[in-house]
Amino acid sequence: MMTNKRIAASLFLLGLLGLTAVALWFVWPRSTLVEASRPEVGGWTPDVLQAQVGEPLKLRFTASDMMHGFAVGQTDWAPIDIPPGKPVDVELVFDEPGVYTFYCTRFCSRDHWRMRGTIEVTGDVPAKREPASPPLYVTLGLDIDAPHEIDPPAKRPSAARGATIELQTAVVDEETYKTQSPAQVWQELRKNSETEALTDRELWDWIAWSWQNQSEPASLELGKTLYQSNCLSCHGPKGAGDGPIAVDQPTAVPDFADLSQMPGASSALLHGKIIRGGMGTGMPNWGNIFTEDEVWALIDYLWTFPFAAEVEETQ
Ligand code: HEC
Ligand SMILES: [Cu+2]
Repeated sequence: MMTNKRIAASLFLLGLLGLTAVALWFVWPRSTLVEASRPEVGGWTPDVLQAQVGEPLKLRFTASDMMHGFAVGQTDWAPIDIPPGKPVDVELVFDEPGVYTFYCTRFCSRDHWRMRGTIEVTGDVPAKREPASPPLYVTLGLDIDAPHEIDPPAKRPSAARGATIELQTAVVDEETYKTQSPAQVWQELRKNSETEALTDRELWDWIAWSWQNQSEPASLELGKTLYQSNCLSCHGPKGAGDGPIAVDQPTAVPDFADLSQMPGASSALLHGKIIRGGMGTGMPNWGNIFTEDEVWALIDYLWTFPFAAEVEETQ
């Protein structure tokens, strides 16, 4: 039989356990519930989250209508799928303060790309990321909304044919590739005595080759992957501006293979348009989603549309 003393001691211990449980309940970091639904019916709820550097941010995602995906821009964390009706727990630890953008990675509606939110990360640690320098188009004073139509080459330039042309001093280096349009370089070189022996078409071929020559195969591969999951819905599989939701945009989606347009643009212009987006045109902004390297990978890939080595109409 239990003595009264032992009963008292057990009760005391139980009470202590209870109190500890209550205390833990209050201090233990719990998951924040985040609901995912098509942007038309709310997108992420909540869409602003807070976190501390070095402390786990625990999130529990639920999808109410269909499959969505969760990813944090400018990090290399793999995207996480959120199937409908099946909660997904995610734990994130940030090691740098800053405002991060999270976004949906599953094409869920015409407004899919609008499905974004922010995570505000605070902490006493200094940010290791480079302080944001002004984007190239700002440094160059480019008006990225101005038309850039040119007198087009008569035939589609071929990088493959261009590869066989030898020039002594003319080069397209990284700086030229980034800051000048192919048409500008063509004009410049046309005045050059070294290119006198070349036909207009040959000079274009050489430019196409020089442009393609600036992108590493790995970058092209990455650019293609990013393009297919983020850009194809509007810009189309071949960059022709005929993706499934192109018709829903307020402005026509450009044809990247259009020789009267694309070679009139510099990579700096494309870069600016990608990071800033259009002004009410339907072109989203991607500056908080992609790293610099990813944006350049996309640009490298875009240049394959006007200058692809294997295009049919090369004869
Ligand atoms: C929701 C539709 C949509 C999506 C998604 C989209 N774009 Fe666009 N994009 C447009 C429209 C519309 C335009 C034309 C209006 C403008 O330039 O602002 C455009 C214009 C552009 C231009 C400017 C071309 C020029 O000649 O001036 C670039 C570069 C571009 N998009 C790249 C991309 C990339 C890269 C992606 C994916 C990361 C992407 N776009 C995703 C709709 C879209
Ligand atoms: Cu979604």
